[in-house]
Amino acid sequence: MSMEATVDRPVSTIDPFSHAFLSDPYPHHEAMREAGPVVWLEHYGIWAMARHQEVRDALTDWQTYCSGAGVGLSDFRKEPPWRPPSIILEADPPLHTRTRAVLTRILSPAAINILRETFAREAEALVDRLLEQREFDGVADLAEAYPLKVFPDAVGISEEGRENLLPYGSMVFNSFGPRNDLFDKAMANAGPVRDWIMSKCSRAALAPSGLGMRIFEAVDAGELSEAEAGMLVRSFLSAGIDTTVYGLGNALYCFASNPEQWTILRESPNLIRGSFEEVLRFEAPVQTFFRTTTKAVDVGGVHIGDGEKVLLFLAAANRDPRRWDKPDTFDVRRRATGHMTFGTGIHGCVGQAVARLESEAIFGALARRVASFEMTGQPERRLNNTLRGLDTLPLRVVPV
Ligand code: HEM
Ligand code: OVM
Repeated sequence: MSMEATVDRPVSTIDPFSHAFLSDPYPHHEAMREAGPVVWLEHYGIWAMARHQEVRDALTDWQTYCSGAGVGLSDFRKEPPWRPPSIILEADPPLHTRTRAVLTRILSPAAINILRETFAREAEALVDRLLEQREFDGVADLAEAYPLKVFPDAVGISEEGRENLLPYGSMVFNSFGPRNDLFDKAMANAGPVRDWIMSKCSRAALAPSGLGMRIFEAVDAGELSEAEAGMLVRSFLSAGIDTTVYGLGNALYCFASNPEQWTILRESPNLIRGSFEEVLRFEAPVQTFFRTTTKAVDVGGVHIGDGEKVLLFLAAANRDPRRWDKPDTFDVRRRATGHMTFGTGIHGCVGQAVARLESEAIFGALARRVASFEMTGQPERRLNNTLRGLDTLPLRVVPV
């Protein structure tokens, strides 16, 4: 017998994967946070957590909130996954412990620091070109162009066919939601895109000096099978591009729409690192992930059964007034660490040093060269079941 009092479960009718919700999630996040520590979303028959404390607690308790049944809406134990599950993201210990150890080593801050010079040189070259152009699309010409150059180079894949990387990311991140119109659109050309991705995951397709080949060296050391190494290269190509594309695009949007914050940053370049954390808190490129319960659990007096899907609103935790002062204000001087945008616990983003390095290189170069950004047209959103970001951001830069 549990000694805890049970309370009625808060219920909501919202569809967190509808266009209305995805276009402007913040009022809905607030409604869910205020409804209770956990809310039943009757449209999908799932639970949702939107408060910082509850999201953090769930991410930290992998024994109760597992990933092996998938971190999207679909329960891999009830319906077949659209692709073989990731052996890191969609795995629990002990498999996760083994694969994670390999990627933690390959993506450690020290290992990633070696990329700093190359990333900085590429950022300077791109910013040079954009300053010459003066007017450009912040999404296509910067937020996409930069990661699409430096990340595949770092992994060590061929130049040919890189146009498949964004479509694959769209498939991956839309597939964490329901089989809605966004999913169908992303999957329209799935076959060839997936074939190209998989062809780049073999030892033979990788440059000897890149991050991809580091994974295959773990095979030679007895830590992974050859097939597992290929699956972890697939994880790089799944998680490593769209996330930073949306993150850099959101950063540009934050600075273009808060010019006084750009001025503060230009005057104090030591804020560059912290300002990207604030972008990640304020406009989280990764909005949500699911977990599945492995046993019944009580959350603030609400009973959650075994085997139920729980949607964790990272982006809502990031604006929880219980945790943050003025949560809806973009403030580059704030201490934004503690945001949930990289997750936390055993699955907390293993690639975060790469994401931070890309942002430092780009915004370091821009801060030295760009006095201000002007939007020359309406930015447009690119809706995705998991990611939040822009499709276009027409910009003019005013040089220093
Ligand atoms: C895991 C976000 C960039 C590779 C995660 C998780 C989040 C996240 C929220 C946790 C998922 C969960 O708990 O279920 C982001 C964001 C990024 C970013 C917001 C950019 C701003 C990257 C990059 C890479 C990467 C650049 C590759 C180099 C991964 C992998 C995992 C992961 C492999 C799975 C880790 C595990 O399950 O242990 N990321 N990510 N991410 N991320 Fe990132
Ligand atoms: C993976 C994977 C895919 C998407 C996201 C992610 C954010 C990981 O295939 O391992 O982490």
